[in-house]
Order: sequence, then C-alpha cells, then structure tokens
Amino acid sequence: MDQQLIETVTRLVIEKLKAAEDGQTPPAAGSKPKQETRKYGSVKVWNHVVEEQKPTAERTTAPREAAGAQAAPVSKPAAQPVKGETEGKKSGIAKPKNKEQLATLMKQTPARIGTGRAGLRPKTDAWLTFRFDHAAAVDAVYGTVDEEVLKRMNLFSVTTQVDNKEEYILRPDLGRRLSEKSKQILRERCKSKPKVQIVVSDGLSSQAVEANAEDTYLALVQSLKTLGIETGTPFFVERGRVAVMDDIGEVLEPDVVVLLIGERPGLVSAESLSAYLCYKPRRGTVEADRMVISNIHAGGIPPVEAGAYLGSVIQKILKYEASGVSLVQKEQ
Ligand code: B12
Repeated sequence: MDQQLIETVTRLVIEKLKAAEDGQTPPAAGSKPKQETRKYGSVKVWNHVVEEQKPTAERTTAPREAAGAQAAPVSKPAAQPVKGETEGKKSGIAKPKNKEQLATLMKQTPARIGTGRAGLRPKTDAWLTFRFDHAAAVDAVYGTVDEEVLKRMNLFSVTTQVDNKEEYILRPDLGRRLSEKSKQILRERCKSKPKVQIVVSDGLSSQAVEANAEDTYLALVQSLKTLGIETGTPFFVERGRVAVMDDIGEVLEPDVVVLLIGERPGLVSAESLSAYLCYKPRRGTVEADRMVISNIHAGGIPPVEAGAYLGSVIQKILKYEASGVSLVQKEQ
C-alpha cells in the first residue's frame, strides 16, 4: 500500500474524529498540518516516512534532540482508553443468533469481536476505531520519550548501536548492543557491581514509558528499599531491546538487572510496559533465564502494584541466585 496515502487517510479520519469530539469543523481535505507532528487526544500523527537519517557518530546524553521534526510534543499524552473498559461495547451484529451469549463473550475480552460487517467489509465505526488504534500504535513505536519524564525520574540517557527508528525495527540485533560510547558513560557514571540495576528503555512503545514507567519505578525503588536491597545508578537506554541487559551486565556486573521497557503495541493498548528480569545477565545468556512481568498499564497490572510485586520477585531471584527456568528448577 502507498505509505503517503495511508498517512493522508489516517490524518483525515483523526481530524474528523477530533472535530466530532470537539464539535468543530475539521480542516479542509488535503490541508497540510502545520508541523510534522500533531496531537489528537491520545494519537499523534508521526510522519515517520521522512524520518531524518542521523549521522552514525556516537551520541551521549541527549540523543533525542537530533530527532528534529520527529521530536515528541512535550506535554504528556492523555491516557489511552482501554477497550472494553471505557467503551460501550455495543455489538455491531444486527440480528445475533444468541444475543446473551454474544454479550457474555464481548464482556470477557477487550478483543474486537461482535463488531459486525457491512457486506464483506467492517462497519465504518469498527474501521475508524481500528485506524485510530493503529495510529496510536504507530505513534508509540515511532515516538520518543518526553525529556521531562526522564528528568523527573532522574535518568540520564545512553544509546544502543541503533541510529534511527527504521533501523531499530529492521535490526533488533543492534538494539541489543550498547554503543561503545555508552559503555564508557556507564563505567564513569554508574555504581559498579550493585545488587540490582534498574534500567528503563523505550523499546517498542515510548508511550508505555511516559504513561507507566514513573509509577512502576517509584514503587519498585520503594519496595527494594523496604526489603533492604541495594540498587545501582538507574539510567535510560534509547532504542533498546530486551537483551541489551546482557551488555549492561558485562559493563556493570550487577546481580540482577530489571529492565522496564515498552511492549510492542497491540490494538488494545499502545502504552503497555513490561519488566524483564535476569540474574547476572551476561553475553550469551539464554532467553530461558529471563523473566517477564508484562501488561503493566491502566487496563492491566496497575504500575504501582507491578513495582511492589517486582521487589518480591527480585528478592527471590537473589535468594536462589537464579532467574527464569533456572529459578523454577531451584525452587522445586
Ligand atoms: C513479540 C513477542 C514474542 C516474540 C519475541 C520475538 C522478538 N524478537 O520480538 C516470540 C514470538 C518469539 C515470543 C516468544 C515467547 N513468548 Co512472547 N511475547 C511477545 C509480545 C507480543 C511482545 C513482547 C515485546 O514487545 N517485548 C519488548 C521488545 C522490545 O522486546 P525485544 O527485545 O524486541 O524481544 C524480546 C522480548 O519480546 C522477549 N520475550 C518475548 N516473549 C517473552 C516471554 C518470556 C517469558 C520472556 C522471558 C521473554 C520474552 O524475547 C525477545 C528476544 O529477547 C508479548 C506480549 C506483551 N504484552 O508484551 C508476548 C509475551 C511476552 N510472550 C509470552 C510468552 C508466554 C512467550 C513464550 C514463553 C511462548 C512459548 N510458550 O514459547 C515464548 C518465550 C520467548 C522467550 N524469549 O523466552 C507472554 C509472557 C507471559 C508471562 N507474563 O510470562 C506474553 C506476555 C504474551 C502473553 N500475553 O501471553 N514472544
């Protein structure tokens, strides 16, 4: 499909939805947005097709400025509505064979079931909602985390070997490696060999970090403090993948790494955060030794609850000196 056309249609749809919400007249069809990035409630439209190719030179602590036209708006986006929770869940099927059964099924899942059809196609409502959620997902992947959020959390930034979002998507292997400059920064700025190293990364959803990382992080820190577990110097990894924790393990040699990272957006929520944990992650760590607490967001595990729970999981990891499948085996 033509990327440009998709962008144009998405913009028009969102402008119409927003205008309907505000009771305004939408801008004329084809009129260009003033900026590359515009916000419509929970959706920002990112012109990712024209993302600036950045030089491959190493970046240090302020990599996001280079995003230029792609820079994220500074205000925190409104919380993403969680489907099935905030929506009326009206069935789109005119004459269901079993109305009660359909209503029961629809109540049990936020998935798009019972939306009905118009001939062979989805109904307009279902189609527009899909486009809206898809736009939110694109924003989550292509967006960058608001500097203010990182400042509030007192996190400095380092980068992986990825230079831009397109490369991030095409080369997961580079997202699993810290740049040489970043390794040097970590050696200079972080406590070496801490019990627990907390790391935050945008991963596949910058909005997950903006919406949920702060509460999760604060609850986690509080929980570890209460348990008397020492933590290292926290930081943010831009465009990271889960296995970047192995490089972090090599450089700082913590006992446990806990990585709060944005999950791949689905059509239910684009701001879901995961916490991946590993005991002594190092190059060559097998995936089976990692653990995950996923779906941390308003409609899933509440961030504060997740943070508190993570503390007890870490305590167990330290006790058994193992994580993932190895932990399960040692516990038996
Ligand atoms: C994409 C994905 C996968 C992909 C990962 C491939 C890839 N390179 O991206 C594939 C299909 C391989 C996969 C496999 C599995 N997955 Co999966 N996966 C997801 C998904 C949809 C998104 C994860 C994400 O965005 N991660 C963030 C990005 C930045 O990570 P990344 O570095 O690109 O990729 C790494 C992670 O995705 C990680 N990962 C993916 N799944 C899992 C599961 C576990 C238990 C662990 C420790 C790590 C892990 O492995 C990738 C390589 O390092 C989540 C759903 C969700 N809500 O999070 C489920 C999810 C995390 N997966 C899940 C499960 C159960 C599995 C499997 C155990 C399934 C199985 N029975 O084989 C395996 C385990 C894989 C592993 N690494 O150990 C569950 C975990 C439930 C839980 N709380 O323990 C989730 C939450 C889905 C669900 N709702 O059930 N998964």
